[in-house]
Amino acid sequence: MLTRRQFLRMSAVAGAGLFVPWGGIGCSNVETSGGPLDPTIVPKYVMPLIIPPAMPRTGTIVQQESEPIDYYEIAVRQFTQQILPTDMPMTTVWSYGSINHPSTFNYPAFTIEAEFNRPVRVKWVNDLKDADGKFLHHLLPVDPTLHWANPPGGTAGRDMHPAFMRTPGPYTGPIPIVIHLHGGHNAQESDGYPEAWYLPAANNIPSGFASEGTWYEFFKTEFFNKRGVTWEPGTATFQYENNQDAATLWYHDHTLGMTRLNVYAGPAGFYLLRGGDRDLLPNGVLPGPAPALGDPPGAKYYEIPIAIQDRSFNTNGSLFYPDSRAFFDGFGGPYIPGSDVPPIWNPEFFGNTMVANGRTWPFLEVEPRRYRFRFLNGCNSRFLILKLVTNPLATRPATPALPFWQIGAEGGFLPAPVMFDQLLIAPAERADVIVDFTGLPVGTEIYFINEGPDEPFGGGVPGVDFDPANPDTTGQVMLFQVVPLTASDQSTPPDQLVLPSFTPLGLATNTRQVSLNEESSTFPGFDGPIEADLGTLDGAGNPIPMGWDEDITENLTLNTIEVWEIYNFTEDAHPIHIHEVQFQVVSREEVDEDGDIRGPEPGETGFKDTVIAYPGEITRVKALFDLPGLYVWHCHILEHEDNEMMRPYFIGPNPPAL
Ligand SMILES: [Cu+2]
Repeated sequence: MLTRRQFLRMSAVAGAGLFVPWGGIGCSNVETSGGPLDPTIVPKYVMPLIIPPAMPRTGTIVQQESEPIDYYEIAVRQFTQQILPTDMPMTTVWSYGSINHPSTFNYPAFTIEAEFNRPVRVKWVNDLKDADGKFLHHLLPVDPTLHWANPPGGTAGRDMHPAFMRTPGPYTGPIPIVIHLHGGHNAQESDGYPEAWYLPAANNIPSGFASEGTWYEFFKTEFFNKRGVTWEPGTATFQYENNQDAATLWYHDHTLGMTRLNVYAGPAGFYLLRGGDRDLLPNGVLPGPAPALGDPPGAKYYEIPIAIQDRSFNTNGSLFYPDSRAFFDGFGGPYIPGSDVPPIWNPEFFGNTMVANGRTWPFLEVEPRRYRFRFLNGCNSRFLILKLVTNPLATRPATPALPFWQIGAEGGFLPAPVMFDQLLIAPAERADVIVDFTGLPVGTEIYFINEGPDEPFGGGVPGVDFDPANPDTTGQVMLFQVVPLTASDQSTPPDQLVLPSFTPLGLATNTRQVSLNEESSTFPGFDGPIEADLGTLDGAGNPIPMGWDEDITENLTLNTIEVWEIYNFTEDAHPIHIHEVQFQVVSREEVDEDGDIRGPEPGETGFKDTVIAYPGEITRVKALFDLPGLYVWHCHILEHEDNEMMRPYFIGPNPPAL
């Protein structure tokens, strides 16, 4: 299904006489998939929302003179799950689970419950193998022409942009993975650097393939030197110190040039950090509990994490993801040689079906009381504008029926609760929210809808600056059905809630300018996007776009507070994520105008790790960079991140040559 913008692009291409029917460049799963599934035939609100239980631990490591370590052994595996309603086919997905508890494999993954200052250590196992120990193929079409992990390149050609003489088909070899705890104050060896991936320890890895990324061995040695633990083949063990504010974090794959596909296939889960001063309410009580280890069956939860994702399916239930550039804008080639357009990669992807916690359009029975929801936008490209309404098909913009009270963002609590009629959440952002259903009659139906666009977001207002998402499909997310109250609500009304005291960062000692850029094709008659770049600025304020493997330009002094001025020279908004830190949003200002400087939006007044950089604007964020080493910053539109919109940065002296 084409969005308006895609249609316009396709028309333009066709009008230029360049539209070449898709000829196919290799294996495609279209023949066996039954073709794309029409989302309007998927019944809505027939399956309950799954509330991910707490991830069981493998054990506890007792240390002398310091806190014990919660230890997990978590694998990525392939399995089938009922994502579409039960009378429709099941879907093959990947996700995480505890290898000591085989029933815990679920998409999205079970929630890791972590405690302030008590480390979590995870042995992350790449178990993308079959029962015979042979590697599994990717579920989705991998474009091998990007700058990506590239295991077939061997140790000399891994993590590079491979050269092809002709257009190749999708990569069908073993799958590299590496896990990133998003928002974590992670030491470099535990951060999931995109070139620290590893293949499964399968018995048929083709000879000549690299089985680990460029940086795996370096971080493996570093982890051994620090912790005395050796990474076995097909695994990496990371440790999270949890020495940061209580927050809604999440974990997901971060492999170079494949993150869009590895995450779309399923692997992602919440990581909820609790405790410490920044989880201590001076008065009042938040809605709870959340799922905990050892809960009896049927336990009731009033704190619920909800991951919202867009997906498309084939009629056989399999996940659909485009296998050609032609899906995006009709450009059917030439690819290699002949043009600079990647043959399979799409500049953005918008699914036509909404999934919450691994089910399409689920419902949740709620009592007439307050709930705490931790929303995650887990979409690849889609910005969400969420609203609570009584009529899901109401003309957009719809009239809100209930407000959201936002109490936290990515890095923890806001200074004070903020009431919103609608909630804008960019990919990878989180919103910690109270919704008050108190007083609603039993049987009331509150629909959770989305008025963000079915196309790239550039800021602005639904219905004025862009068409809201299709009210029949991606314009709906889930349903809250009011059922009888089972016990009185002891939580504090959000307008009376005092949140933990907030201490802003001090003055910055350095300010740096960075840029966001889009590269267009130079193929005659076609100027579609072929990659997005980060970069710096020259003395005259012009962008200097830079690719992933250019020398490090962001080299910071350890323990300094810096302001980053993010200049967006593109036409779209990009959610920019900086690893290792939680930052404060300082201000926004138009690049070309002298004038208005806006402060942070009301929901941006706490600590964040991902910020919306609007087109044509400078977005300023401030952070304390207090861990040494090699990290990344990047756009969290996964299709952008995978095709050059990511850069390494280094904290401390002597950055490595890359
Ligand atoms: Cu981007």
